[in-house]
Amino acid sequence: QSGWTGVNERSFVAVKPDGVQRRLVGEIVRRFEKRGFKLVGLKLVQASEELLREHYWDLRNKPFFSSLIRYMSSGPVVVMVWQGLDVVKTARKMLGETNPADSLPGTVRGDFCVEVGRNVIHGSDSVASAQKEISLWFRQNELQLWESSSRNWIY
Ligand code: RTP
Repeated sequence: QSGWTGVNERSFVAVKPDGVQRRLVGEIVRRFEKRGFKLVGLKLVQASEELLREHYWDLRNKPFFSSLIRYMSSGPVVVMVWQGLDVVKTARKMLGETNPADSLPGTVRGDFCVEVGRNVIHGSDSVASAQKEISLWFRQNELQLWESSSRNWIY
């Protein structure tokens, strides 16, 4: 996965179980497409607790860890890989703050939720985490490399 920087940078984005249950998948995909990013992977998954514990390993000592794992395994999640210039940083802006109460209108969390424990979406917080998360959730052959004709304008 290394070497994905610049226009080929990739981020891992997941619609959490509340987002899937609330039919927000299309709206979220739409926002990333319209921003100009390229979809290179997408699937609906019922995540195992083991996978989620690994995904949230850095938070293992937080008091909310077990409720986070329960929430994230309460239904399927839609996991995606988006590619494009500065996608990691831009995706975080599009998501809003971890706590929806701090998220500006216009962001996913600022538009669609109110509670930190039900905050609809995940996005990688760095290029290094994106690489780890993509390899944790996707097999290499589930990611598509495809070219569009107007590469100078959309990523
Ligand atoms: P995410 O990983 O889901 O994109 O969220 P994040 O980077 O914005 O926030 P992080 O601190 O990594 O927390 C991961 C997820 O844990 C839940 N959380 N609950 N009850 C609480 O105080 C609390 N704090 C965090 C949220 O679902 C958060 O997105």
